[in-house]
Amino acid sequence: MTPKTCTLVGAPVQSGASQPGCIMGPDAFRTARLEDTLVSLGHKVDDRGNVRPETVDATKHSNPAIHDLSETIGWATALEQAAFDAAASDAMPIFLGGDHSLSIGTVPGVARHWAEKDRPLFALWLDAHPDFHTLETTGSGNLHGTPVAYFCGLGGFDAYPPLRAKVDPANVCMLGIRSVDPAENAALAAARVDVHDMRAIDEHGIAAPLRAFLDRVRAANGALHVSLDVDFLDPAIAPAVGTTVPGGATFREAHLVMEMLCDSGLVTSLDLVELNPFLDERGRTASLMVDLCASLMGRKVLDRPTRRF
Ligand code: HAR
Ligand code: MN
Ligand code: MN
Ligand code: MN
Repeated sequence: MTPKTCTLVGAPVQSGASQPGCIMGPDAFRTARLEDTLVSLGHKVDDRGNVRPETVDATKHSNPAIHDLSETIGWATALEQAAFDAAASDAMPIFLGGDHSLSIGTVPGVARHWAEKDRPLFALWLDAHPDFHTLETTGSGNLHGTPVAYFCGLGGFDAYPPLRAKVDPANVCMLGIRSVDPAENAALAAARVDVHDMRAIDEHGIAAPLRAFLDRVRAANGALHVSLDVDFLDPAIAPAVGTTVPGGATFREAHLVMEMLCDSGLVTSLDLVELNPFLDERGRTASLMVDLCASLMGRKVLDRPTRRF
């Protein structure tokens, strides 16, 4: 792969999750040698350190389950600008989470950049969950369950920052899904999101839906944001996440996704989210996430193109 400058942006957000620990995520990725790994693949690395949230006045919502709304808005506001700035430098922004509520900022920030360039932004959501709740429908009140519905421009987000650039829900592809709440199910169908649950992946493999999606991105001359949630992976190989769901992607399924993304040359930004180092076992989940990032950024077994049959 052609050498890039990777811009690392730490986002130690944990207000969107139910339990603490994601605050340590960015430092765990650094400890697992993310920078050295990228440099060994020929890339330059610009670690911008950690973003700090804006201070926001206490905000209330009629849904009593919601917690930490003003913290989440403060993070989203700061991260939208940090993501826009990181994308504008023509580098590859890599956002180090932090729980998945960080995508309330990062995706709209990169979307604003690509809208200015007149290129549509696509999003690949690698997750056990679709994160497709609105502020009205979330039953847990954990705001890491809301980013996709928000950045797709659904209603019910008056409390969040006004969206400056949204992502067309038809340009979102989800892989690995296996825990969906009823309200999310209805909203995903209405919005026509391209969702592939684990049952579909069991039946068809993970390569077929990914290849079809990448063909669509290429045909539209799109930019592509990838959001990798630790719970996309099976808990047996990735225990360091507060919302494990059995039956996730295997080691090889996950690497294959990253290798195909690398070969496509289409990825323009990346979130690494939901790592909770407090729940890890000797750093194995952090190391696996760094290895997956390496596959995305050009690590290969054979030093020549893979043959197509
Ligand atoms: N749908 C559930 C809820 O809203 C679980 C959301 C969990 N989200 C994440 N990120 N861990 O995918 O509470
Ligand atoms: Mn750019
Ligand atoms: Mn998620
Ligand atoms: Mn998840």
